[in-house]
Amino acid sequence: MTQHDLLLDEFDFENITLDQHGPLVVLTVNRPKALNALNGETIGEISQALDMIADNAEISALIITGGGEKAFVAGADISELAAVDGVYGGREVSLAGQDLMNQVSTLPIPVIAAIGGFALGGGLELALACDVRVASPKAKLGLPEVTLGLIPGYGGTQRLARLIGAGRALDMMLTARQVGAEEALSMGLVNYVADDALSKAREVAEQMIKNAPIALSLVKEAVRRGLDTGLDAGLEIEADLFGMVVATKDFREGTSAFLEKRRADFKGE
Ligand code: CO8
Repeated sequence: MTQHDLLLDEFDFENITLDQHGPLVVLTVNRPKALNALNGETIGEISQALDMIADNAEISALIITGGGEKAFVAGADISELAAVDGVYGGREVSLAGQDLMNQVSTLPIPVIAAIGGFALGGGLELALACDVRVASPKAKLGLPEVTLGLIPGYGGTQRLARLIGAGRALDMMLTARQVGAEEALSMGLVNYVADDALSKAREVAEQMIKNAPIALSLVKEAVRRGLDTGLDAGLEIEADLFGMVVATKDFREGTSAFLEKRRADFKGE
């Protein structure tokens, strides 16, 4: 299916492309001349695309990647950032970026970042909002905001510390150093390193979407909401969502298929 089939006619994206492979969509941030930096227009387009993907029951997983040879996303667009002024303006820019990252992290389908180069600043923050990250050996990940007199503002201070722990996150943010793929793997910042990050991401997505779709979305919800609470409250959330998932037809199908020694045919119901 082409981009045109997938989208409402009025969408005409300049900075991103969407490619659908059956139930899998690949969203490519495509401004290679600026190393795919996120300007306001690109953020708006990604947001529109995510809305469309969330509304499309035919789409079971999303991969986010960067166009060109060098970058996943090299951050927020510094030429636009340079024009931001004043406490109120800065806060608004941060909240708008955070909204996009929240849209990524709350998408009810698996979202995988395929990182083939620089994932810096807002680019790493975009990858952190994804569920799983695959890096190629030439990937470089970092939050260099302090070199610009900034702090990460698209969720990085929060998501990085939650993912790899406060000590490692503080080291990365205070030094502004770029971490290579193997080190990122060793600290849990990425899940896989593969020569072809995009094809590995596809393989991981295919493995995920064999599973029951409602269960996938509820796993995401349980982890995301649970991380914002203490253990007791998190266990309550898990029990509530477990209650919901056993009411699905897919649960009946999954257990029946196991007992009948056949492959489950999940309908997302
Ligand atoms: N924004 C705009 N343009 C960029 C960016 C960027 N983030 N990154 C690269 N580019 C442009 C360069 O300006 C250059 O353009 P031109 O060819 O017109 O000069 C082109 O992309 C290619 O880049 P380089 O020539 O610099 O390529 P190199 O291979 O020499 O270097 C680097 C690659 C190391 C990635 C280098 O480009 C670099 O350091 N880029 C900036 C990385 C960075 O600091 N990112 C963080 C940005 S801040 C951020 O993301 C904050 C998010 C939260 C904001 C909250 C606001 C309140």
